[in-house]
Amino acid sequence: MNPADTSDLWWRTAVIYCLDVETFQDSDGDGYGDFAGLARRIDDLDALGVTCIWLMPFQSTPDRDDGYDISDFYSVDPRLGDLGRVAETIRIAQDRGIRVVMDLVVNHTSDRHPWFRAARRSRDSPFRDYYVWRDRPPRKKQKLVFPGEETSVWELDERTGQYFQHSFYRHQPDLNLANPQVRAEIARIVGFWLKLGVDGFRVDAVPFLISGEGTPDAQDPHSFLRELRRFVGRREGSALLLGEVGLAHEQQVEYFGGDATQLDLQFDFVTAETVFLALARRDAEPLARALSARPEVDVRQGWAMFLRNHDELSLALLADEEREEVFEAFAPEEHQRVYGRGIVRRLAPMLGDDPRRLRLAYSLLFSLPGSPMLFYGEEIGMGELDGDIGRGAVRGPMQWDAGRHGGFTTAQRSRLNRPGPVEGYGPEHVNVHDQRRDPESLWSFISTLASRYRSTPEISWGRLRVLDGGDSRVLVHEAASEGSSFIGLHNFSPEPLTVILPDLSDGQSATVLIESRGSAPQGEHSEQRLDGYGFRWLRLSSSAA
Ligand code: TEU
Repeated sequence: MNPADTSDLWWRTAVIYCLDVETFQDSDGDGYGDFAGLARRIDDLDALGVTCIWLMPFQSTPDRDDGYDISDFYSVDPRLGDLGRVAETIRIAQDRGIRVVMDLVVNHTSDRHPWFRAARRSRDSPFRDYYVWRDRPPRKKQKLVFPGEETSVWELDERTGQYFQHSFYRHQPDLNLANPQVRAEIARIVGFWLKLGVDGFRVDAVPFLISGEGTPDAQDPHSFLRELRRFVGRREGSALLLGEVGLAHEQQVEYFGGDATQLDLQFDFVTAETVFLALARRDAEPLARALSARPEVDVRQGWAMFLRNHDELSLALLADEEREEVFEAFAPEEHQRVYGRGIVRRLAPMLGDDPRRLRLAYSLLFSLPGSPMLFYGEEIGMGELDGDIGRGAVRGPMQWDAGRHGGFTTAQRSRLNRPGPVEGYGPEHVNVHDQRRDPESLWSFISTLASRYRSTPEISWGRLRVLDGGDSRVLVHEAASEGSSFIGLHNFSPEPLTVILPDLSDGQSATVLIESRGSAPQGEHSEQRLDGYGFRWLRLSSSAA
């Protein structure tokens, strides 16, 4: 199948933008972002070059895990709006060619969900088997996601004298996907939101969905994902399943499934983590190694590339000593490190020592084969909140202008019980309004990257190859298509370096698509000189073409 036959695979060339309605734009001055506010900001996202919005959870919730603890799947948190506002916002986005996907959080519910409230009232409740109960915890210890905050994945429910499983917090009881009634409920939830107009789902915590004691089918745990894919395809053929599968590449292959039968896109956690190791070392070698080993997938599927997201920057897939290197480089303070595996900082302050490195990182993000994902605020280099508040540090309110609260809300300060951004990253320094009017700003640079990415199909469809340019400090990668190929050059060192493009034949010409500011004009194409932290995108095509 060639790309021409895959025009409906919109996710393979998407620019994805993750946002939390609650922290994006407040329209009524109550201190919470809402859908009416988001609707006003769709044109800003359109101008940036976003083609797909990922909405973090917005349903009714006790909000003890930032909405990932849902108490009514068919509702909207009243602080954020209502179903009418959701439908209106989706429509406004789709009018601009922007698709909207939402979090599908069905590994668990909130313990306030009516299903769990009924289940825990009696062992004979019709909802008892919606969850996973045991008389005593199994001997086999399950890994803790939140060490230091939880001590087990089993919690005793005093009233009925049994333990229930919770892969995450104890207030998030796991659903029992081995129960066909639960799988039918999930189908109804998916069907409802597709009918309301969403273009797909970011599927939360996928490996947890099909493991543990509530596995859909112990003999064939991936059967649930195949069933989900078939159901979504029947209801809405072009709907996306974007999976959060925080595992090694070779394990992620199972979650794509043979013949594209499971997830369409998966976040590339391995590459994200090795980018930070390469940045820490100022040497591309670990990244080159990881990319060279990344498995090819069906043309209908792909990788969602990212640098930061709404969680901690997880370093769980690195070796212990590699993780320590990244901690040393980017999380010098104890409160910046969480769960022994991650960093709760945003990218700009982590790379704040040299703005060239920040641009190198985003050039890399948009040049690696896959669909780039931005976490809201990255486009302006927003900083984390200043305080020991865990993952909440990276989830501060969007900074729209230099005014009070960055134009996020008109609420009085007292309503915003959260610390401000770290030194130097407040709205007076970092905001959309000013940067959209500055052609040299990070916002303008990322907007250019998004445009170049969308006009360089080789990146999305080409075959990835890491080339040896003669200096491991520079990543030289190729995405080759029929008749033309994309070459990305990224210098992880602060020193100017020269690399040789090994495969450039006489009959080929190189066109510069984008390069770091102040780059010296290039001489002989096969010899490429890069400034410190410099980058360059090239298109190679046969002179005939
Ligand atoms: O996280 C699921 C997951 O796999 C976690 O290990 C995640 O990678 C991170 O380490 C949690 O800090 C998802 C969401 O991304 C997370 O925000 C939720 O807290 C979690 O599920 C439970 O819904």
